[in-house]
Amino acid sequence: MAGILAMILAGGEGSRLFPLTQTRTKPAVPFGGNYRLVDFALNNFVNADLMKIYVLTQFKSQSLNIHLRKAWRLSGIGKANRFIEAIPAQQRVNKNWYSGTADAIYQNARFIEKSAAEHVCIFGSDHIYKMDVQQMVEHHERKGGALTVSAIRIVKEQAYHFGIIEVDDEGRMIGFAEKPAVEDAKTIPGDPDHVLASMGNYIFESKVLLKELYEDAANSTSQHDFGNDIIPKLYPAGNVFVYRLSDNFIPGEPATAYWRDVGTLDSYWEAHMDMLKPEAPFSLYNKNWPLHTYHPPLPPATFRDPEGCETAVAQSLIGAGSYINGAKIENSILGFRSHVCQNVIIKDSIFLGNAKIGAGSRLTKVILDKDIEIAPNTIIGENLEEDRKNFTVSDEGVIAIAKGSRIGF
Ligand code: ADQ
Ligand code: ADP
Repeated sequence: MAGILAMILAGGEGSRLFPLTQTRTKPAVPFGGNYRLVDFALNNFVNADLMKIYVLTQFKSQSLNIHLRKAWRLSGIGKANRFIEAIPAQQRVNKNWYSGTADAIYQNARFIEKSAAEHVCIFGSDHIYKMDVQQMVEHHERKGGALTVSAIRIVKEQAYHFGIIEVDDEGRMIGFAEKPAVEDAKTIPGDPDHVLASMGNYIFESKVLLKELYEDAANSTSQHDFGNDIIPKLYPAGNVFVYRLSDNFIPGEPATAYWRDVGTLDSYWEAHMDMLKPEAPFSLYNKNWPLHTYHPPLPPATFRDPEGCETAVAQSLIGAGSYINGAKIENSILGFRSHVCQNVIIKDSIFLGNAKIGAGSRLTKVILDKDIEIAPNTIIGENLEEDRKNFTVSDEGVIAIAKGSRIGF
């Protein structure tokens, strides 16, 4: 596998995740108590032993850079020429920010040229899933095409968010529409309620990629985007193939592949709730697929029963360094250093870390970004009209509170 280079697109602004993206790029948004969104893509490469990885950053990348440095710095021991390196957008060849995903790669084409890699993996970094990328590389090599795109079956109603693919019996792409209207989306033959969606992950033969990028850069009508420009131009020649996530096998994983876009507050919240289900479709426990990340040096979570008020925690994940002192926590994920005082009730909520909740407060369906302090006896999530005046509230009633807020003081 000497000839594989990975370029992870990690520049997304993530405006629909606001306020979680107020201070950081989307791939740096914390997820699942311990992780950042970018960790899932990186684990897909590292666990597949593909270790030449550039991470392309852009918007508000400080928090991402620090995370990459703390969590993903390779020691240099072992095989030569392994790296996980952030490339800041300041390295760009002209004065503009990246205009689209293809432009982000074009502006860093010299890293591909320098590597002499035979194939280049271009992956997004804002989805929750597990994929042994090596298996996709093998599929790409077996098919011998110019490009392989990974895909997953999704419900038709979601088609307008994704690139929608048609394939022939040999897995060759024979149709592609970037974010079509639902009524125009081509459904899977014999399966009228579902479509095949691009996961935004591409493996290119390097020579084809470079040629396409240079041509695209010279095209003033292009949006310089893989989904809008490069794929529609390439597939009619007949050598673009599709790799189904359902064909990827990781020992110990559920039979149905899990893949979630967490681009909105609602989908971000729902993906967390998925992890709390008794038969979690996305498990954090599979020893065959360790989820590497940065762990701060913190003690285990502590649970206390002070005089007259018992702690009760059900269906929840509680981060290291947390101190739960006589509170009820249900169906929630509390990140590191969550300090919860007496008689607090927390339900269906997500804390990204370092929250302090004053005694007697009740929080329902709330996302607390980091470093938030809530005064005693504060109630959030029981009167959405009221909450809308103070916080961001999603269509489905998820309440999100910005990093560093002090509420009720
Ligand atoms: P989108 O969801 O629109 O569609 P896009 O915004 O292009 O995805 O982002 C793709 C990845 O690139 C993300 O990881 C994002 O963080 C990153 N990114 C975005 N803009 C960037 C930039 N300027 N510089 C660096 N990184 C950037 C794409 C495809 C669809 C496919 C979906 C799957 O176009 O066909 O279905 O992804 O989610
Ligand atoms: P996040 O909320 O995404 O975790 P943090 O505030 O924790 O962001 O920042 C991540 C890392 O970046 C931390 O280690 C923090 O010390 C560091 N950091 C944040 N802002 C700056 C800054 N302006 N300059 C230097 N380091 C910073």
